[in-house]
Amino acid sequence: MARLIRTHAISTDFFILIKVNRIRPSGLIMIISYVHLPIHMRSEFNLAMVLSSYVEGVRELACEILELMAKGLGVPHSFFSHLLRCFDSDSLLRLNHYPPVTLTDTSHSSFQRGTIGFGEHSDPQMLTLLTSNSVPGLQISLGNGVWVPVSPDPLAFCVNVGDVLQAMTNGRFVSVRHRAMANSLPTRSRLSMVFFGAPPPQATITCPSELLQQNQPLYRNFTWAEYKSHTYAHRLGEVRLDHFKIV
Ligand SMILES: O=C(O)CCC(=O)C(=O)O
Repeated sequence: MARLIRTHAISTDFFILIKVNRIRPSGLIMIISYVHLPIHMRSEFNLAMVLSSYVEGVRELACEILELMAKGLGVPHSFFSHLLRCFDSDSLLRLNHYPPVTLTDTSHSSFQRGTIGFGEHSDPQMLTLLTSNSVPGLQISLGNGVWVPVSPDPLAFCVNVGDVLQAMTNGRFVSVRHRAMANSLPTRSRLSMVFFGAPPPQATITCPSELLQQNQPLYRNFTWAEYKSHTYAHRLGEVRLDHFKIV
């Protein structure tokens, strides 16, 4: 997980909430639950334009990071990034809204008690760029039940490796298990905005030969469509990549 300072993160000082679902003609599906935009933009903003330009910027950043990873691994420059640049890349933007919850609820499940807002999982895609407002909640797992909070910073991205990148790097980069705790601040909502960089549905997920010279492949080849349907057929918390392991 890395953190990068960017100046074009959307300000969350004052915001309005809008619920939108939008599918772009390019095939990029953007599922938007809530969008928060500065009040001063209310009269003039064009939601589609704002979101499109945000997605373009964040996708370019994801591609640059993937290219640096490719360089570090000694594989062709655009081996990973070309999948996000394809016109039918299945990348996704998700906005999560965590309203304040009180911790006095006596119900049994941790969701109902208000301790967990988004359960433990790894992202199925290649690379995730997450930003949030200044309310805490995100935690990453170090294993053995140890969770590390990520300090909220609206001007930073938290960058997570996803399952597909783990498969494509033959396990050299490991997907990050994380969760979001419910928001226990009494008056402020937590909002996170998450870009998931994904390949096109029919792209074959395979490891470059450079990474297999001294190592056996850990995973069999699969398509992103196959991995996605496997993901949605299983529970969020499962280690879904294990199904594709070569035993
Ligand atoms: O809201 C967060 O900080 C985490 C969200 C998340 O993990 C997700 O949307 O997959």
